[in-house]
Amino acid sequence: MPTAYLSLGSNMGNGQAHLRDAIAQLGSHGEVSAISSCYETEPVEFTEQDWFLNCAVALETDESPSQLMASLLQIEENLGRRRVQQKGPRTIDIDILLFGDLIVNTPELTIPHPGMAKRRFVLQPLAEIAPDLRHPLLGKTAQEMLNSLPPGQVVRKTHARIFTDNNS
Ligand code: PH2
Ligand code: MG
Ligand code: MG
Repeated sequence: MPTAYLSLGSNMGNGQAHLRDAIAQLGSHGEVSAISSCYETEPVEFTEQDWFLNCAVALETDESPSQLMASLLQIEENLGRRRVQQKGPRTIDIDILLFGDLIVNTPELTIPHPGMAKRRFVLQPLAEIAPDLRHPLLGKTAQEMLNSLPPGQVVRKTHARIFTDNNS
């Protein structure tokens, strides 16, 4: 089964609960095989908003990339996401970073995620669970991408543990 790597983020309400509930619901779409620590992260791109909690998850799934995308949108809606402002505050955002070695370019979906190599809030959690995972277009591993980021973008590991049926 292919492994999808996902980035999860929340900056509205109880972020830790939203990450935990999203991961629990991911369990209906495959097997959650790794969960990173929870990180407190400075907002990037749209900076006038609260800090985020971010984590990364590995999901072994039978769903196709577009089926998985639809599943993630459904989970976001279940957890109360309302699309008010692009890149603005959200209860939960779940993005597909990588899906095995697949490259997908459709109007609805781009894999690998086009922003991932520039985002410390993505790469630090990802490198924690899969340091040797290789980006199929850039040829660099998660750890190498993280190491080559310019300084900036504060990302701090929190003590929060995400307990789910998968890792408790
Ligand atoms: N998501 C964004 C834009 N900016 N910043 C942080 N720190 N974490 C995010 O998850 C995030 C962001 C758009 O999806
Ligand atoms: Mg996003
Ligand atoms: Mg998204």
